[in-house]
Amino acid sequence: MKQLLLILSIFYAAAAFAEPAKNFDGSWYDKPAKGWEREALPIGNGYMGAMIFGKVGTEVIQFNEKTLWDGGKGMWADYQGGNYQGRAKYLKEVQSLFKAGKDQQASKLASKKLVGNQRAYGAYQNFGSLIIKTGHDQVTDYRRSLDFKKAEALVSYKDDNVIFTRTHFASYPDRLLVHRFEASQNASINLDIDFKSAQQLTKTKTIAGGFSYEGNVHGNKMKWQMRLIAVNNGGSRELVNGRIIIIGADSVVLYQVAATEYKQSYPEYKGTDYLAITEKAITKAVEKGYDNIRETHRTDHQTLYNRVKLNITGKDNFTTPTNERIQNYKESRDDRGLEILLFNFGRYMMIASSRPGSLPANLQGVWNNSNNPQWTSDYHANINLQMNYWMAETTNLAETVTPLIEFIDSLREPGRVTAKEYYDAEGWVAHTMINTFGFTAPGWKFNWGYAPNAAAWLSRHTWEHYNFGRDTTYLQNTAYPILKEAVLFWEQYLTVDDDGTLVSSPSFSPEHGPITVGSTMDQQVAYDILSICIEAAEILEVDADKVTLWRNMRSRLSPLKIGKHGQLQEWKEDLDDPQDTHRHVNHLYGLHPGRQITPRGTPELTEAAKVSLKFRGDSGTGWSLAWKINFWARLLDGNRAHTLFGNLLSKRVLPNLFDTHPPFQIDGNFGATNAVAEMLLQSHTGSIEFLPALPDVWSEGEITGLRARGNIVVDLKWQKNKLVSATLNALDGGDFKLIYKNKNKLISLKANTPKIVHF
Ligand code: FUC
Repeated sequence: MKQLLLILSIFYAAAAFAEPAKNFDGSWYDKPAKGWEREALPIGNGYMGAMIFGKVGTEVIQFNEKTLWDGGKGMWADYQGGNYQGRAKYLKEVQSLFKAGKDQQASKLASKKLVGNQRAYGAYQNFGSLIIKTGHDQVTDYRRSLDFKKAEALVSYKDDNVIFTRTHFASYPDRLLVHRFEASQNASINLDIDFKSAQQLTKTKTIAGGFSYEGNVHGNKMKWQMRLIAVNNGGSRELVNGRIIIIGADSVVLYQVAATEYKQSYPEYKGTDYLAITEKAITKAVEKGYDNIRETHRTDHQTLYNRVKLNITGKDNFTTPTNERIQNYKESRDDRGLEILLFNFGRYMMIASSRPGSLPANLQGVWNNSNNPQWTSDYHANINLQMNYWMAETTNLAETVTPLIEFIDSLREPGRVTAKEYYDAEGWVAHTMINTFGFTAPGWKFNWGYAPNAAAWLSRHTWEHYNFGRDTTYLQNTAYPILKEAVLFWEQYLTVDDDGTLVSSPSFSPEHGPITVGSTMDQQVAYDILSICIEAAEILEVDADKVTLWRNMRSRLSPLKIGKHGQLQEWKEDLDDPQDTHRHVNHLYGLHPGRQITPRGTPELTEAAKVSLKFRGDSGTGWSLAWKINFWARLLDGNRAHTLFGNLLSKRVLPNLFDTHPPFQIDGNFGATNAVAEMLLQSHTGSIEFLPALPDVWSEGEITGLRARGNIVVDLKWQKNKLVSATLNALDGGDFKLIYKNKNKLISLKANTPKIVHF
């Protein structure tokens, strides 16, 4: 037995320090993380996230639970989702002033009155950190990594000829964070594990193997609990004042779970039996054991992650630490492997931060180390939350959209109140900022907070979920009611302009320019939600009267206009400034994510969109760049898309691959991942288009498992910049129109019967 252990530990040592293998799919570093934002590595299971620093002497594992928020009724009993009462009368007045040509007065009144109440908006919170002293100091052969495929963070080093290894993962099926400590020599692990709460800690109780910690959030008193236990092999374990002390163990596993009383239910937003959740998870952990938990975790993660695989022939500097690779890329722009890594990192983080049972991924996914994070780390819906989820359908991770759909659904009730109070309208509405307590009012400053198109824009995700998956029962029971109520708001919000067209009033193009009527963004969202509702109702064969109404409204919308510079006008008036490089490019909504502007369907508008996009430039904040890459992909310009992708990777990606606005904002990661998918496959026009925006430098490659609308999975192979083959697997069968370059093909596919197609 001893001999076997020795052989195993030698093998172990070799494995721990080997160069990363060519097929290692992840990031790696030869030094511990110094800072949280730039260097620590994220793990997560949708409910919880943790950032692993990989420090030697005192390890820090900062963690979160996604429902841990300050704000809401717990903070202020009269909190009403940000709504002030009776603001609709001002809206009517603003509309009349615009009609009377008194734009300045209208704008002034809108800025003053069409705003929400900031009080008790709250913020996403930090839960706290595990602080783990190891007794190590000077070590050699240091390595830490994040394996995207196994969804594990690893840390290893050598101290006095003993190799120490740590494995961290977050299991979704077992709802646990798991931290394992191993050594190549028995009896060498000593740990002093402490919990440093970022909130009020009211009770620390001993439980078998560790502690339960209870407390509440400083501001709103939201209750939470965390359980942490250690299972040690060999050595001793002592529980002292909330600390777990391990001496002389062969190996140790920590199981950690946290939950809160938050419940996604209006208006109280509480009532979850959080104590039962943590107790169950810990009891099960002990019964099940590390190996089984790890196995279940791996299977769960890989079921999703392995669906897509991208290969691009070319340089792959995988033997260089990821931080240095990014530096090198800035100079050379030549590391196809790093580009693939960024694409994969988005998929990894989506699986880690958005799983059914919890809230959707917020501005930072699930990772946040502050009680006062930038933009409250909330749900911004004038681009950010939507951008998070584009990739979920295209890269075949439809399951991860469930939290978003449930969240949107949960906004209907508070959104109805806002529609009434601010617009005297039926239906539901939401604006730029949304918290977890049904804040649907406009933000507290008009010039970023007023965006009533957010609800319709969010609702389009419920439609896309149908469009990709084609589950008619879901369309009927879940998506259509949300959509129909979102469009109901527009039925009443749109007004007739002097020229007889329908416009939104007041209207604001995010987050700059004049307050006006009928800004392009609003008109496009209106067009989109009407089109979606028409299509959905026709599929379900319901609401024929409404379909007639919606068609009529759509035809009366103030049309998109091409301005004096040849640009797509951002406003109804021709006001665009070619020097304007504002990060928001929402007036191209119709190009992406919408489908009102397409190169084949509307060539003139497409050219105008291109002019506008060129004005805005090739740089920007993380998400702004990510959106622009998507636009260039939709404009079928692979080289320009790739240039901007390179700009993002060079300028807006931190050493741990987090996208930065700055600061860290996850939308840019997810948006970039979607952009890569859209460069290789598009299906928004009703046809499936192969390699629509393939950059020259991606001359040879392969991707498997992308998903197109119509519940169809697509694999593509290309060489010398030309498609070699496409393999199509239509899960429900059906007829599809295929496009490659200027060629079309019609094809009938049997359900679940892959077919190879050549052009
Ligand atoms: C929008 C953007 C900001 C930032 C914030 C979270 O309001 O204008 O740049 O991304 O969301």
